[in-house]
Amino acid sequence: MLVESMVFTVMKSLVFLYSLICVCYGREYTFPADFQFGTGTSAYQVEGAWNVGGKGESNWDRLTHTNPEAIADQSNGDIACDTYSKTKQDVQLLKFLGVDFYRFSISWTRILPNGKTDYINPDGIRYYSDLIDELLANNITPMVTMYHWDLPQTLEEEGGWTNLALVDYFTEYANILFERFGDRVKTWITFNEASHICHFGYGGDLIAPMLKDKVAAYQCGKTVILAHAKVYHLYNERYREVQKGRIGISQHIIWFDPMEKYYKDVNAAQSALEYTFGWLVHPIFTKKGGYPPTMIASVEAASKKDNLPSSRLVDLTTEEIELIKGTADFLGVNHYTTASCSHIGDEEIHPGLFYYADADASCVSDFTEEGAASFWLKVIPSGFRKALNWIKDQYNNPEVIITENGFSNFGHLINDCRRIYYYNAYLEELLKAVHEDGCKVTGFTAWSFMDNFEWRSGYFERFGLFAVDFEKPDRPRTAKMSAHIYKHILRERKIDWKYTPEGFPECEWLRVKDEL
Ligand code: GBH
Repeated sequence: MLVESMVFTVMKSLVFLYSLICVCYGREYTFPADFQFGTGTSAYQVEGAWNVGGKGESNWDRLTHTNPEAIADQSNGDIACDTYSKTKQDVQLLKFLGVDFYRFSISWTRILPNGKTDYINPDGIRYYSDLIDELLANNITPMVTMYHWDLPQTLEEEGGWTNLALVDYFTEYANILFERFGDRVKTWITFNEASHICHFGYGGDLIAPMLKDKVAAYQCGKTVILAHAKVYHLYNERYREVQKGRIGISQHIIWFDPMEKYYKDVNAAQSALEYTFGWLVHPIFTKKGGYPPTMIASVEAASKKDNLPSSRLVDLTTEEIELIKGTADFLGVNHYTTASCSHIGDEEIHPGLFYYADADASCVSDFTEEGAASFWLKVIPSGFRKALNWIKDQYNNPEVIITENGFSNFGHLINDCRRIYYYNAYLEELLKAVHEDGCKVTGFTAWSFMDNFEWRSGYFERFGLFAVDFEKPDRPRTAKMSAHIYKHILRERKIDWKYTPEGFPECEWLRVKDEL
């Protein structure tokens, strides 16, 4: 009797302890009933058919063709995954995953070959129209990005995003998208990673046009944010009432921790966040609007150091601030990794992995942490929750859709255990942010649907849930292990830590039946 009750008590406490662990670690949280899951791609990275069906030349076509050395494996997106000719088959793969939505981008030059509205390409319209129809017929909601880095080359030659004339060109392009697709597309994203386009395309050399000119980067920011605002107003004035959709913008956030816990590094980390993320979010999502005061001050200080008569960052006018404020129905957030920042200081220069002279911040990834194929991508899940909380606090808890999150591997790999661990751990942080912190995150996009052209890294770094065999002309797709686990998470609506790599480095622990 006594022994029996003792055993019972021990067992009961064990169960209690287990549930306590679950609650503490968030392992029992489920995704809210209306939480939406998806996966995503962008046009240049997957479509191929670069000059097929009347498509015009983009700045990425030009860059990869004239300067192949800029790409790690001298490759390009001429064929890529050839999604252009595989609409039906790819939608079946999405259906297999069980996603609620598919995020893809539209190639501007497929719709308007020379960037302007004097000629609308019927084949381009037909391609996206068919894709949208095929998705809807399979119960998958299209989430459409209007601009994911592939600018018409004709417009690049007019100065690209440094030229304010692009505000109108972009608005006219968006108008055609609303007109032709708005009856079926209800979630629009104007720009993918607005500030990255400018920092890395015009200020740096990571994406086309690789200009490396800080002044140009800030001019770009102004054009992009005004173009976004104008498109939002156009939708309100002409389409919203009938089409009843919503418009957002996507931004990339690396979470920045202070290197040392003293005020200069704390300030450096905050400054880096404002500089990389806040720059084009603050104008839309704060009551006051305009660029973040921290950024205005840090660029001004850096400009002074460089003996410039005035700041490189030209402020927005009062009218512009008003025009931009409040122009989004949700905030798209791309998140992959975390780094630590220290201030640069007067004498010492430590160019870190992420070096922002104009933000007085030098930030590096923690190289002791587990990494992806992409050298900048370290697995630090806790930073995800911190980033979501920072966004909640800075911008009065806006609706957030995670428009990208994912992990890269090298080469053709099917047993991608580390990607599974990455998704489990990052999604767990997301659940904590939602359930414990009250962050309004309503959707999640696994990046990417399939292996694709990873910009300057070519085909070396692969983010797909599906592997693509780029050696074969018909680019066959194979579900990686992570595709099965993602499907499982979507169905169960919770994370399944049964699939954990501990002690199973070769993935023998995964025996999920291929249901295709
Ligand atoms: C996303 O950007 C893109 O939207 C997507 O197209 C892409 O496939 C995905 O990332 C995966 O990379 O050289 O040290 O400055 C993420 C933003 C910007 C993150 C460039 C990495 C390079 C680090 N990326 N950054 S560094």
